[in-house]
Amino acid sequence: MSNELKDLRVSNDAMDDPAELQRRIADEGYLFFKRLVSPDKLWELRREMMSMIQQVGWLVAGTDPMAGIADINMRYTEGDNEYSAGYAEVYKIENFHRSAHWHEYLDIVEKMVGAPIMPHPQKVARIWFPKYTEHTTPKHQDFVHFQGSFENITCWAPIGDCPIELGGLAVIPGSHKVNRVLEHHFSLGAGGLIVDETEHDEIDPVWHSADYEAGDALFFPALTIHQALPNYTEDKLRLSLDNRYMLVGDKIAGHMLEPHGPSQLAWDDIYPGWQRDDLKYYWKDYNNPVVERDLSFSQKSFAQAIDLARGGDEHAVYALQRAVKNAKDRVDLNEAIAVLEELGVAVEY
Ligand SMILES: O=C(O)CCC(=O)C(=O)O
Ligand SMILES: [Fe+2]
Repeated sequence: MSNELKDLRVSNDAMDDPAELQRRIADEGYLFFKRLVSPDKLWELRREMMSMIQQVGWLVAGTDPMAGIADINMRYTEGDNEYSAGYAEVYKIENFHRSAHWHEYLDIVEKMVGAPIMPHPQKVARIWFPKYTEHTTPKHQDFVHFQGSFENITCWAPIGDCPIELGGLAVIPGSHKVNRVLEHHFSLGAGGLIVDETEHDEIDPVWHSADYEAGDALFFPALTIHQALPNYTEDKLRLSLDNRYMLVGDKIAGHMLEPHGPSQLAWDDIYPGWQRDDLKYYWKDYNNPVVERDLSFSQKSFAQAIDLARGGDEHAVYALQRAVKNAKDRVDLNEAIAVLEELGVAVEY
């Protein structure tokens, strides 16, 4: 794929021109800035997060944590309880949450939407192992996961440098102009939902990405189609942020008021080690209307996985095995268990 990739357009020239930023994001469905934030701030955050990742045993012991050298016996991803155990420790880091509130991000989002904004309480970090590419985040629109409002803006930013082979984010410019949530299907990749852009004639499926450097940031609204590129490195973890910003007074889906699901934490588990109180439950000062999460996207994908697994699809079988092994009480797993037993596939509880 990477030989067909085009470069993202850099919008630093328009940073002080809100009208031009608004024009570009409406037209192209994304905005990309080089060094929006001083790289030193990202390197400091990287040191703190990677040191914790080393402590939980995911980096080779004795290596410089800044190099992010993964222990590839430990390849985990979202949906695995082992991923949750490590992610939870990283998720408690105060500066990780604080980074979504850095004024550089807030100021530019405010300019591109032309209104007061609030960072979603739910912050997201991705810790992506090398050569585990069936689990790479597939093509999707963010609305299926984060919901609330089409006006939400996602900010994706690597914590450190992220050259193409480490698997940064790619977007289809202009794809937001479909102006609706497209049909998503089952995928083994992170988030579990994939869209096929080639089914839609109005989308010109040309992918754009970048050799990202520390401090760079990519912004896009909830309908822009994007995916992560595979991490093809031999042994490096990809570490990145993806946070969402909403218009003050707009709707927010209930789950976005909670910590990111794979952390399996509640705020009261996260806050005790923090130095400052200003970001604890900060959203309670706003009265943004809360709407119920629509689970139909993930339920439909799970039903498809059951059908595909019946036909022997290996990714679907794996997804069901993982769902059963890591069972939470959110989905009914009886049918999945029955299918796995019919297939004579190992079921671990
Ligand atoms: O970093 C990833 O793998 C996924 C990121 C993503 O889909 C997003 O930022 O919305
Ligand atoms: Fe996304």
